[in-house]
Amino acid sequence: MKNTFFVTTPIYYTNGIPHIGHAYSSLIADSIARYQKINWKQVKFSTWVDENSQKALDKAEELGMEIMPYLDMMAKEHKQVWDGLNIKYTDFIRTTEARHHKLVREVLQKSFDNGDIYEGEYEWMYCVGCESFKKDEDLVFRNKTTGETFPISSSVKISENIEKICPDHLKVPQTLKEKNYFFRLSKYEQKLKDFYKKNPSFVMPQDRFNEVIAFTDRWLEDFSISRETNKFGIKLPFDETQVTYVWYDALFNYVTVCDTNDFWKNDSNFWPADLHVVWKDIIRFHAIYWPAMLLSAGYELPKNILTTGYFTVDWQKISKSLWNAIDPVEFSAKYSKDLLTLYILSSFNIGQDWDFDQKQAILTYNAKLANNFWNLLNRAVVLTLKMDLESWLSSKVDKYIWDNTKKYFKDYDEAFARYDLKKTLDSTFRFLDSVNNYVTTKEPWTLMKDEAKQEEVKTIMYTICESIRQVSLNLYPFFPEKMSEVFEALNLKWYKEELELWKYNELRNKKETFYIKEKSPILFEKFELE
Ligand code: ME8
Repeated sequence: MKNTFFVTTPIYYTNGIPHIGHAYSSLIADSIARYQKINWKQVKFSTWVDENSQKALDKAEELGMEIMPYLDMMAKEHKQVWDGLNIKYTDFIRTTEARHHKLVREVLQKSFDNGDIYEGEYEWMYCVGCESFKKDEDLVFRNKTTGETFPISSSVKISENIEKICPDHLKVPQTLKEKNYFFRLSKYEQKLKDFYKKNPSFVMPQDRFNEVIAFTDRWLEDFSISRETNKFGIKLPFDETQVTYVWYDALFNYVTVCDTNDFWKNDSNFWPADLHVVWKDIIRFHAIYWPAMLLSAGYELPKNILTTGYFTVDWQKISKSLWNAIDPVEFSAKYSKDLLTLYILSSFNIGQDWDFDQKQAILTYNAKLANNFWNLLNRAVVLTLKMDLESWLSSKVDKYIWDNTKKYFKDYDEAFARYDLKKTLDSTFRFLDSVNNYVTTKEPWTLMKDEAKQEEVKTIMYTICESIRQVSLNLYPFFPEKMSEVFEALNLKWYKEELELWKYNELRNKKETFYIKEKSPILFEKFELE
């Protein structure tokens, strides 16, 4: 079995700094990468910046900067965000890198040579903000005087006062007519359909996959892959007057990072990617264009694509101009990274659209980590110390909790295998609830006073400590720093190192003994609502 795991984030544009929406994709990829790593996989986790874009050029111009110093500055700022969130990527790639240019030109030449790229001319509407061509159905009408907008399907009377605009950028698209090169997507229709059939969970969640399939059933149009007017980007090897436009340049990053010549890294083993994490806006490109482009260039296809929904803030699209773009590093510094991770990964099913609600984020953290988890851990430590159980605490797990544990492991493992992070966390907090109930019912603090009940108390305390140990192992991929502190509180300091040495399964199946010697500092402080 392939013992590698390759996960990617989208390549983020560098005309701005990543906000909470970008952090969402990166945190998903990071948790999955960490889980695979402790589960015996050699992991490659790549994140990147999409630099060869008109947006970046416009932004540099706006700031009066040359393009390269601007891109250097932005790449550094992107890196700072991911480092600030302790996103443990293994590769950070910039699309202006020479190795990427080389690879893209090679694959373009291959597809040109086999007849999949051809020359044509089209007149299309193009929205600079979206970096994409628009059809009428992608636009809305706007009354120039009142600013009112109407769906394109409405019966509004067309006059000089009515214009068609992009609903996201509220701008009239440019009309372009130029020589372009096109990719022969239509040729791959049947191959794509066969591939989807053989890989029924290629795109997750399922409803997104259904949309992709429905789209391929309707029609597959060849798409433009180059621009005559753009000057910044990768030149086509067979026509140097043109540069590649978006998809060849952006998507083949995923292959570039596997194409280093570093013998020791053995990077080529990582392709095909196991998982691309992207939002629904670019799912069509990833699930339709991308496999076709790979087939044309003779590459294997990625295993899965995980599609996220939209995050809004106060139900508004996240945007710098609306001042609602939450900086994930600042947010984490104010509250905690655990609060951010817990809220966005445990509250929302991947794939659905959600509103980011700070109040809800605090309530979720207070309930799940500050109350549910910390109360249990604190009780375990305080009671163990009180009972003078400083000697090795070793016993057996109470049968009731043992049965719950087995169910919990099953739910957790199955959910992680489907990248259903909400379910993995739900199953964990459900299990913690059951342990908390168990403690409240058993009242070990009362039983402790009875000499005859000492063995029973030992079993209860062992059960609590063992449950916390299991939960912390399972929460490690989500909260690596905090769980390392939990291991310390349980006097299991060496766990972090062992996990990083792929010993998760060994630790999970180990019969541990607990030797708690001191009270732990508060690990999960409650936050007040503002
Ligand atoms: O699209 N909600 O770059 P980009 C959820 N360069 N996710 C969000 C989000 C939000 N409000 N805002 C951003 C591009 N994201 C291209 C991609 S890939 C080969 C090329 C996340 O800077 C989401 O994962 O606009 C989305 O795919 C990515 O950021 C888009 O970042």
